Amino acid sequence: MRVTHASLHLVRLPLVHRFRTSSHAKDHLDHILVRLTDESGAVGWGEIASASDPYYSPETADTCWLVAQRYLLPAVAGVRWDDPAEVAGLWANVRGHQFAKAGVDIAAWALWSLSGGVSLATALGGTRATVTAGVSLGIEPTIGDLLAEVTKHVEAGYPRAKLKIAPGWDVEPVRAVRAAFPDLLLHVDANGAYGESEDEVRALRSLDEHGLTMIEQPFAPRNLLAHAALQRDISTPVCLDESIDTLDDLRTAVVLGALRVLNIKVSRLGGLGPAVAAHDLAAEHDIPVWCGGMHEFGVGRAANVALSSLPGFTLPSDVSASDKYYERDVVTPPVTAAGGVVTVPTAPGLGHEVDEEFIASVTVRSAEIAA
Ligand code: OSB
Ligand code: MG
Repeated sequence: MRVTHASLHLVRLPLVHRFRTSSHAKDHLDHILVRLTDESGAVGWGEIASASDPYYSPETADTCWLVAQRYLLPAVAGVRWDDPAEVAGLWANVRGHQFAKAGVDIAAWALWSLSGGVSLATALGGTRATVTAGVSLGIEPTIGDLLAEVTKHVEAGYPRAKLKIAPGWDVEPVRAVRAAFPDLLLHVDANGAYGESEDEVRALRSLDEHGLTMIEQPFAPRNLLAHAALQRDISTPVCLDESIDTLDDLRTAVVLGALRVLNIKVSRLGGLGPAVAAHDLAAEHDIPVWCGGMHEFGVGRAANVALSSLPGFTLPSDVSASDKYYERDVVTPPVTAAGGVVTVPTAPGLGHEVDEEFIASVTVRSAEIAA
């Protein structure tokens, strides 16, 4: 297989509901779609799901654009490869820039599985016909607003809710949601907002009594020692997200006892190949995993669904339906969840048609790279 043509498309979609985390709020997202064509004319799509600002990861949509255009696509264009796992090797000399790499990697997997006549899930080693979805709920103006959001999604059938927390917005919202929904699978995600002051650590420790499935990324990404210390003190599993960019990070965190659950994000790990490898490594250490999201448009969302069909994904993933975030998605049909369950497509490739006409109408910028 040989990529003969590639293009990048910066696409803007409005969010149906404002999303606030410990660091910032957003009303629309700009993601970069990657389109690869091979010598037969087959097309594979990927998604660079980087935020526009460097608050979750050091990458931004602009850095991804630069790195994909100047380094990643030229490394791939015109080179013969037989397996998408080889594609990451073509840019092995590029350090970091995981989100940019992930978008090109997804496109290579989509192209390869489509051409081979197998679903992306099967190509990755997936075994489940359906995957269980959870919703990620942002910080709301009031507890009443948060309860309304949880209620809406529980009524739609989602069996798990994750609440964004930050110092000052933690014990109270958790207590209120737990009181209203005693049996809901519930967890919290701090996106690294906590420091190691006595007050902040006390707040985290007091979350231990609310039957949470996990506490996700309480401390800063590189502070594995603080996560290990908290995990020694509480019985709720600590989950790592931002701390784990590579398999080496995961090996180190396991040795330190810094996690009992892993959030696997295709974007953060640099693609589907590394995401599968992280799944395999976690399984060797009996660490349950789930698939995290970056508010993906339909292309990245379909990749997340395919990945979540692997056997180690035993916890609900952030693969909610497209309509949680977008009125109209870039794929047809959009990703849907019935009773909180997403059916894994069996058609070759991504299993969704990419709506090029709609994409053209919401594209902010595009660029072409020929082999
Ligand atoms: O930490 O999981 C996170 C969105 C943007 C940045 C970081 C995170 C998130 C989410 C969204 O929680 C989950 C989703 O895509 O549904
Ligand atoms: Mg997270």
